[in-house]
Amino acid sequence: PTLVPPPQGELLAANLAPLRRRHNSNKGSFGCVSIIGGCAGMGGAALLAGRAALALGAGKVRIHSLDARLALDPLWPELMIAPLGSSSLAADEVVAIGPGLGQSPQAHRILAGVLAHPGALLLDADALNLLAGDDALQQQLRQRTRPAVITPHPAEAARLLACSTVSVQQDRLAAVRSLAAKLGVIAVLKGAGSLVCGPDGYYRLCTAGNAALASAGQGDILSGSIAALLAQGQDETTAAGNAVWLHASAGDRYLADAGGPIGLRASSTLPLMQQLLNRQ
Ligand code: NPW
Ligand code: AMP
Ligand code: MG
Repeated sequence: PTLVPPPQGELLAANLAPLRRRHNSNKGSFGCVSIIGGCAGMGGAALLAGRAALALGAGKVRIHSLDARLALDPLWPELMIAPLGSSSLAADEVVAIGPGLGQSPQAHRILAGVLAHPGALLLDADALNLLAGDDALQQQLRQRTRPAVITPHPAEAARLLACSTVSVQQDRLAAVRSLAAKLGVIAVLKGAGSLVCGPDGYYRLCTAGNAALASAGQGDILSGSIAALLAQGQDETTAAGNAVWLHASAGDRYLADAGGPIGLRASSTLPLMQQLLNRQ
């Protein structure tokens, strides 16, 4: 494996070109994303992931919410919202599970079923917390034909590795490599200097980003963004790398424009990411 991270500018320019759109394309050309999460009290996490998936170009986005009261996003009525179990997943759609999922027995059952989804799959937040310490679920994940993407922050990574957050942070490269190899996934270790690593140990480091991104919901935005790029045909490694770069660079754009890192709401990161994406 190549251990030298390529320059990020080059990486992004090279990898985003395939997202340019044919003049006669239609929404069916850009894939379908399902977000599974949003239990009572955390509906916002699923909405943020769904909004990010739409904002970054997915053709259609459906949220499967654990909270039956979540029926519509009035500010983003383009989002379809269905109570969990009321509609099935098509084999070719991208599934992102975890934002605001909770860790109830119902959430555990749903996750066990979703791990068999043959299409692209992303696990975040509570999906990772449920996976930690559950050997049967981890075995299911390893056995997937199409490797999943996981996006732990350092505390979620520590739960998965059964170690402390401090030890994850002391050697972030060892932690992300160990997660990717152990679970047979493309792992994104989030936080300052996010790392993206495949099961073979090949990694990329994102040096963009800053503490403006240290606010509630930013991880949910990243999950939806990766799902959007997967839906538009990028492979797991490319989609994860591009979304991490876009997200971090949007944080840098905010810092430069605002003159400081305070006050970037997760929702407000989306227009900044859209600008970076469209100007490629
Ligand atoms: P500390 O405080 O430093 O000890 P949890 P969660 C650590 C949903 N959300 N570097 C840090 O620990 C999510 O989707 C819903 C070092 C921090 O306090 C999940 O389903 C929202 N440490 C659920 O909530 C918006 C780091 O981890 C602790 C770190 C729980 O997810 C918010 C928090 O981790 C949220 O997205 C870093 N870079 N980053 C909504 N609007 O509905 C994190 N830590 O306990 O796993 O809780 O991440 O909030
Ligand atoms: P989560 O903790 O799941 O909400 O995810 C937080 C998101 O914001 C991840 O994409 C992190 O990489 C990013 N983030 C948070 N804090 C920082 C920071 N200090 N520097 C760069 N990125 C950060
Ligand atoms: Mg999170």
